[in-house]
Amino acid sequence: MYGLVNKAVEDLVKTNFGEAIWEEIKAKASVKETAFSSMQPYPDSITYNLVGAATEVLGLTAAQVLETFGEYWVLFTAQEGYGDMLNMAGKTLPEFLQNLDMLHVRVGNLMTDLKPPSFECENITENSLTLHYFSDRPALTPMVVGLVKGLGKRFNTPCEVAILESRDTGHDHDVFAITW
Ligand code: 1MF
Repeated sequence: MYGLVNKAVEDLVKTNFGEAIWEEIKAKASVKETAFSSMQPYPDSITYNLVGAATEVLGLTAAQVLETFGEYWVLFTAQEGYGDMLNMAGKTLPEFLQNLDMLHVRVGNLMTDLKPPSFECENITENSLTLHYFSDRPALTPMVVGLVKGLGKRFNTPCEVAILESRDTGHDHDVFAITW
């Protein structure tokens, strides 16, 4: 994944727990890099190892770490210079969710090593929709819960996210019920 993702993990940990805890997590994850570069692709194993080490050091479950990260990602990318890009993807929660693939096409045009997930919306009503999440990457279901909640905060649209189907339970992709 692009270094931007690892930088977001670093920023989240440092902001909430401080420099020393970040160094501890990096050491436990056997990460040698002193700093991540946003535009450089890194092996996914680095990100997964950081998440794993964070669960041990912070005493949280993987689901808690991933959901917190997902929520933070929306804030972090807005701060890091991707605010215009996020603005272009929509002015409301349902509009943004429907434009996620387009957003990733935009990013992928610049960053050719991007391996974007894919999202589909269906059953769209005034206050709910069903979100389908397709990814080559395993075990990130709770991150998507956090991403959607982070978008809910971005658009002042508090929402609930329920997992209807997941790859953990043998389905070929994850399905979420979102209500606001
Ligand atoms: O393959 C990748 O490196 C990759 C990195 C980030 C693929 C996707 C993403 C974004 N995605 C992270 C979880 C991926 C889970 C998976 O692969 O199954 C979050 C997608 C998302 C979902 C809901 C709401 C918002 C979301 O993200 C918005 C977004 C998406 C991509 C970027 C920023 C915000 C982005 C921007 C610049 C990037 C990489 C990703 O890299 C650059 C590009 C130019 C200069 C510097 C860095």
